[in-house]
Amino acid sequence: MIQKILIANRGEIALRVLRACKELGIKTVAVHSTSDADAMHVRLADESVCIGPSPSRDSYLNMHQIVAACEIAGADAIHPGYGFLSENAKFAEILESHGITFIGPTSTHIRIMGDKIEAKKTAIQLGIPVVPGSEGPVTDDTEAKKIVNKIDYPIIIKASAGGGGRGMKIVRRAEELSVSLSAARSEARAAFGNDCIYIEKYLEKPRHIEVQIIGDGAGKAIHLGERDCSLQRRHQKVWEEANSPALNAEKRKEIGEIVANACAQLGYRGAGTIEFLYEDGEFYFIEMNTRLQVEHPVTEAITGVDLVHEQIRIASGGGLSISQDKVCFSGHAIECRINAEDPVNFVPSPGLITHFHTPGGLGVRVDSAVYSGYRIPPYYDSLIGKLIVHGRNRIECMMRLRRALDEFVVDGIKTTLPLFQRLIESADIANGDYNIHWLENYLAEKTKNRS
Ligand code: MV4
Repeated sequence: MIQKILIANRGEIALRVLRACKELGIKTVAVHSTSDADAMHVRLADESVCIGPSPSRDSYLNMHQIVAACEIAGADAIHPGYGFLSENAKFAEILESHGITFIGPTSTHIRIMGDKIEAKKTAIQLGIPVVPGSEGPVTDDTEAKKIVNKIDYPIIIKASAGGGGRGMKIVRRAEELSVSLSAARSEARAAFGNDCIYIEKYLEKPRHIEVQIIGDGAGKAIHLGERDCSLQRRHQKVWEEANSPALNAEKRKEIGEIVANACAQLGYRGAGTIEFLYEDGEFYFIEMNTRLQVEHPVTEAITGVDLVHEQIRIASGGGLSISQDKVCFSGHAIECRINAEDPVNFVPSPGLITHFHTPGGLGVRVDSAVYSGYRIPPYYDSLIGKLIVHGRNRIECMMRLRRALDEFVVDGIKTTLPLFQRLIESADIANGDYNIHWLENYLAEKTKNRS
């Protein structure tokens, strides 16, 4: 049994994990950098350890300091949250060799999914539909031409070590192929120290739909439906919802079963997300995330399943608390990511929060680790909170969201709250009629109208 968990993270996700630990009667150890000494996760944990100076690489990314903190505090397990070390196979491996439980998948599964070519090969073997393209790394122009002959332009060149939007190049004409291939290779080498690239058919207007799964690591896995995360800016999600306005119960069941069967076959352990592009009624696998995601609360809202509880249960050897036939999807949920940024140009806005008041009431959840009088340090991600709203249907959810946004007060810094107040007035958003390019186009239109 796990008796004490070290939370290798900060901010709202550290609090999220702390809450699950408290409910389960598990002791908690917070780690923090020098600039986070007065952070909420440090105050709420049973114990805390300072693991280094402000820059992440010296503290939240410092594996050896974290392992040392774990051994000093006598924690049996580490929850990595998201970001930082959550998808670092080496970290999972170090914990495995120290006999510390990593609350997440095996280092092998993290490594496979971190390599986008390996991930895609694995997806194909497991019967998951993928984007047509190369079957492995593309090493020369002749090979590239052969693939393009089959799939035709436009294509997208991706780095195997990339992911999350880094290291991609769209090619629309044969004349550009050769130059784009070498540029993609050298950019990948410079960014990731690995010049492996692969080719896919470029989908022009897909939605980003991802399926949440949990596996027990012993051959059982279930899905908890999907999230539509198409509203992004520069590969940063801004608004996520469940269910996807684009799917019906039949489509949901179809993709959910494919993904759950695949994860069962893989012997996947813990929470994971399979990302798809969805266009013209078809799903195309792009990546798998082997961690808990920022937007997990929308899935929790519509299923009632506590994903962090599940992660901890699974890591303790207790298996899944629920079987697929008991999972029911209820209503609709939307998450707005509130960043300490200018709502127009998205420039970070750290500093002192003079007043912080969160909305409440039926169907409203706020996950945040800030408070009135808290000073946001300039070193980390600008996410200061997530507003998650649930309703019996999408219309009720939107009504509640409008009301909750109205109640939300953050003074002293700039936040992206005003952006959401504009978004909910948009007819396309009201209709759920958007794809991965919608938000960037909308923001570009606004800029034009301003000048
Ligand atoms: C694509 C694509 C179109 N066609 N792959 C961007 C992030 C990475 N996870 C995959 N990405 C894309 N892959 C093919 N074959 C378009 C994108 C993409 C995108 C995907 C999801 C959400 C927002 C996006 C914004 C720009 C491009």
